Amino acid sequence: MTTSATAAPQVREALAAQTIELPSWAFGNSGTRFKVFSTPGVPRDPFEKIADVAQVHRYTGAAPRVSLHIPWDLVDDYEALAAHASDLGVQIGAINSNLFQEDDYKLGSLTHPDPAIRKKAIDHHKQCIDVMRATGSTDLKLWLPDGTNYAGQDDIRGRQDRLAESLQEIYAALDPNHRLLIEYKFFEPYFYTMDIPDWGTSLVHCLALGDQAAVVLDTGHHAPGTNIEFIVAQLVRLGKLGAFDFNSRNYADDDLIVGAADPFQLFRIMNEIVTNDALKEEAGVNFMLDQCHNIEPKIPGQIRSVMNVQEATAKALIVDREALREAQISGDVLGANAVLMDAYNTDVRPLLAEVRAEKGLAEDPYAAFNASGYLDQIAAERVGGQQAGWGA
Ligand code: PSV
Ligand code: MN
Ligand code: MN
Repeated sequence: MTTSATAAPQVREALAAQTIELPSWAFGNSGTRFKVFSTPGVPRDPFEKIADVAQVHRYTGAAPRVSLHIPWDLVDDYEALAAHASDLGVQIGAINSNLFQEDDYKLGSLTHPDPAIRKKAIDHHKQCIDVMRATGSTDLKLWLPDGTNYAGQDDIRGRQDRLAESLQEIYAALDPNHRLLIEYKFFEPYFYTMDIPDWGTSLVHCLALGDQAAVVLDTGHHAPGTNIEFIVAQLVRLGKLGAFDFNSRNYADDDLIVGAADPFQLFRIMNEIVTNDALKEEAGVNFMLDQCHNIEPKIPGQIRSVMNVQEATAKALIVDREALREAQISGDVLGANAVLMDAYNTDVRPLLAEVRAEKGLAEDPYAAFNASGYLDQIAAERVGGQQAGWGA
């Protein structure tokens, strides 16, 4: 059994190198359709959100990037925002577009029957690409909220054709070093069809677009019972897993702390990443969080998620691959499963504590942050913090 004393140097190196991108919207007030609770000290603008991101990075050493959401993170000067991030030791990551908060988009955005509405949605992405240029971001992330509520409401095939055309225009506006990351979600905000409901639809559009397009897998966006690690393996195999939106869910798109609802699923996902060599930067998988903290404090919530991803990764890295292969080849069903379970059942917290100490970090980032006094300081300094952007 692997313990912190016997973990291979490659395991330590991989853990020390792992990075996780944080969502700016996780730092604002958030809630459900019933109530948005306020938390003292939440950021009043994107600059303060980035200051909070930098705290997560300061204590974990693993969160050097922040995803922005446009227009939630609207500022006059994006170069200044990027410079502010860099001064605090972090960078701007993916730029998320927003197609779900305008009356014009009630019947669709990139799929809307009216070309003028489609143009408006396409132009919004061109503005996001300008933000990418100003901030040095290389990922444009598109979650399409379009869909229909009733059979016959619109032509399913026609909407796919319009979507393909709209995506072509957005793709054509990218710079050569940019990627278009296309997310899917099986339901909500529409309840009969979604225009990108699943990884297959996202992949079909990505393949039609070209090498700069890849799929985003949000762990909360599948029907209950879906085998997410299978999707991971298939997309990695095709070189089309562009990013994760990590969160956890018990019922629907719950956006809870990563690994809270089902840590074993998170391990199985990271196992596919590790065994397919997709942890290294060259594999092009951006490990992002997509969470909304409704009742828990924001910065500690993000720290907890980062630590949970690290623990699942460490468990995946210590799987005895040779023993697993032997058991698989010899048809030893229970033996193969036992190899995985041994790794899953290992307490990797001492190993991660050592890896952090080697980087000069606190062994327990969560405790160290809580002891720092930062939450009291921002509660005193910031009055009238922002809502995350929407109620979910
Ligand atoms: C949609 O549910 C989603 O998961 C998309 O990733 C958005 O960008 C994010 O939520 C925040 O709205
Ligand atoms: Mn998401
Ligand atoms: Mn979601």
